[in-house]
Amino acid sequence: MSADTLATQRPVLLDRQSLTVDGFRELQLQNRPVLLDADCARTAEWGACREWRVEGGGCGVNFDALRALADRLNDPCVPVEFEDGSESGVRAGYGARRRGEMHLRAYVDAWERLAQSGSGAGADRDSGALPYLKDWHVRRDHGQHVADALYQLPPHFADDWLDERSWRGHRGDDYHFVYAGPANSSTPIHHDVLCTYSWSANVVGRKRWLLFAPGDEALLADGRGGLVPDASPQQHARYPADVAARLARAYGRAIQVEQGPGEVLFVPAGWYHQVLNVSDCVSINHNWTDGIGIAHVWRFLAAQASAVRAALSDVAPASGSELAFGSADEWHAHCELILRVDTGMTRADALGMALAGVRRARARAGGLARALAGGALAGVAAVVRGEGGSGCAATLCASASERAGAEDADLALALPADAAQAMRELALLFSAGIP
Ligand SMILES: O=C(O)CCC(=O)C(=O)O
Repeated sequence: MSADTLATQRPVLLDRQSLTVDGFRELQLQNRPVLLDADCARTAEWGACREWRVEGGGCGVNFDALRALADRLNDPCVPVEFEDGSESGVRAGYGARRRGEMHLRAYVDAWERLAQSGSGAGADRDSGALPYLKDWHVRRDHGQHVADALYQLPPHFADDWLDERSWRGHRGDDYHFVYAGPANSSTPIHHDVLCTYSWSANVVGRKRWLLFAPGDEALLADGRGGLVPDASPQQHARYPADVAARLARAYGRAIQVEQGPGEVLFVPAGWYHQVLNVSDCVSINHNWTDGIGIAHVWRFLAAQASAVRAALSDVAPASGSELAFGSADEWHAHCELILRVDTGMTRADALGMALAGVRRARARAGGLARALAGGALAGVAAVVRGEGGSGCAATLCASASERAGAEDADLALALPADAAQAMRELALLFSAGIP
């Protein structure tokens, strides 16, 4: 599917009856944004949605409940990001904003004062008066029981291969976050880590998302080697005419989503996006991938690995440099380590993650047949073939659906030859290390 076609499609809002997990898989295979409503994602049952909201009045945030949580957790330090703009008024881009920490209680108190000082939804408040509480790892820092009391995974995103517990054991890190911030706080244009998917559930408030289909990021270049932080129309005049014209084009092609309380947005792999908290907001989000998404992760890692190898070519064994590594193996291993520093993962990590995912699918009764029929694992085959396009995934999905047959079919028979071959190669590649 071309970027042109993708960019003209609007997100789909489906209700609980119509959006089965299999229905979602179809949209996931097309790598399209999807907005799940609260019934479908079952967010009304979440502790966070029951406790952190106040209906009818104020800004919607239950500050007392947040303070009670701070007390239960011994008033932890939480990460915050400052939104100050540059002299030209342009806010810093993704990863370039000043970061720090605050005690949760102090943050909540300051937020409540700010909320009381402004009017209504707070659109006229100075958002720079309070940083944005961002990337708070509640599960990692406070335990599964604390996260479980706040929310449950929507079933659509439950097969999470990125969750380190499923492939690395308990190393303790995760990609599970709570965000909380006043009206006008924002996240600049970026795509998600490792080209994974994300889902983001709004607990309180409204967010405005702009989503740019893969490829459209070329339109977002700031003319100085980076991307603009914000492509919304109010910003265009801050740039030279040629940049402004491109931004107008990008904006015209973007998918705009107004996400309300309880709704959950699926952000597809590789889609650049920016987010504005239209009102005071609290949200929960995870990065994740699975047997479909792994193709995107692999393609991203392969491109990054090439860039690392190019950057280190002057110390490759055959380079003639005095500083050169003694053997090709050593040099390759070093390149992969740099890859892990840059991205959080080596290619061996990604294959290990994929193998663990395939093994889990096999272990579930009928799991592999079901996964193949649903199109998951198509990405694995794409990975070992060195491909990774969604076209390939869709073809494999069709062939898998044809052959997988009944859920309780013999797994060996249910496995399409190309997928079986792909898995053999996956195992081989992994046990042989990095080629
Ligand atoms: O809510 C936000 O400010 C940003 C969330 C985001 O970028 C994501 O979930 O991928």
